[in-house]
Amino acid sequence: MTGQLKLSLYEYPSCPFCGLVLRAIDALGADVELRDVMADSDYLRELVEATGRQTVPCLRIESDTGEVEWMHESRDIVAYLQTI
Ligand SMILES: N[C@@H](CCC(=O)N[C@@H](CS)C(=O)NCC(=O)O)C(=O)O
Repeated sequence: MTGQLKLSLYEYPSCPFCGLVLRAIDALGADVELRDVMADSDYLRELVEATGRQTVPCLRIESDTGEVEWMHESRDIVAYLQTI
């Protein structure tokens, strides 16, 4: 199913909630592009424009039809990744 989805995680390395998601990504071997909002201001701008918040982690989920969903909350993101 991940082949039909493009997953991107907006995060930064020293954020503990991001660490929780990053560990889950590693454990699951999930295919998720990491978008460090501290290292790249374009990513931070995208996040704020799309969600109205700069809170990380946030998972951007793009379907094969181009539909985009944004998911906040580390525990929700981990639970979601475990289902795909
Ligand atoms: N309950 C959230 C907490 C996320 C959170 O507090 N993230 C911090 C960084 S560690 C943050 O982005 N703070 C800035 C903000 O919320 O604007 C989760 O579990 O994902």
